[in-house]
Amino acid sequence: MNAATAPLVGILMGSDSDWEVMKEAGKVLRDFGIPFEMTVTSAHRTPERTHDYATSAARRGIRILIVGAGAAAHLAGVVASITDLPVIGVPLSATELQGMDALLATVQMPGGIPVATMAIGKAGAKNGALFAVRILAGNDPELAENYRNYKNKMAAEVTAKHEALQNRLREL
Ligand code: RP5
Repeated sequence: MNAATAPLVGILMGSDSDWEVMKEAGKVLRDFGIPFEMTVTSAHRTPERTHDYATSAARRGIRILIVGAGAAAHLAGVVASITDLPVIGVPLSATELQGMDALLATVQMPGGIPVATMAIGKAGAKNGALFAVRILAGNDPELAENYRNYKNKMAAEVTAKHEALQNRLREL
C-alpha cells in the first residue's frame, strides 16, 4: 500500500456482529475520501491480537482509532491504555441491556486514559467518523472545507423540511 492510500483511521470492532452498525463509520470516511481500515479484534477473546494492533497502529501511520464494542465493552479502553492515538469509543447494543452496559463500560474511563465516547449505535458510529474528520481537518484545509460543505448541506435539508411543513400547514 502506498502512502496516498495508507489508512489514516482504524475502525475496530469486537465481533463481526458489530458490522451492521460500524459500517456507518466506514461510509462517512469513504464519503470524505479518508483512507481507513477495519479490523475485528476482541479485548476478551483475542487479547494478544488487540495488543498487537494497538502497539503497531501509530507506527503504520494510523492517526485515529474508532472502536465499537457491545456488552462489557472494554475494547476502546484497553486500546486507549496501550496506544497514545486518540481513541473514539462507540458503544453497541448487543445484549438485553440494549447498549447501556457498553455505554457505561466505554464512557466511565478512569482519569488518565481518555476515550471520546459517542452515542450508542448507528448515530455513534456516524459521529465517531465525523469526529475523526474534525480532528484530521485541523491541519487539512481541503478536508475542513469539505466538512463545512457537509454541515451547510445538512442545514439546507432542515430548512427544506421546515418549508415543506409550512406547505402542509396551509393545507390543514
Ligand atoms: C462484544 O460482544 C462485541 O463487540 C459484540 O458487540 C458482542 C457480542 O459478540 P458476538 O457474541 O456476537 O461475537 O465483544
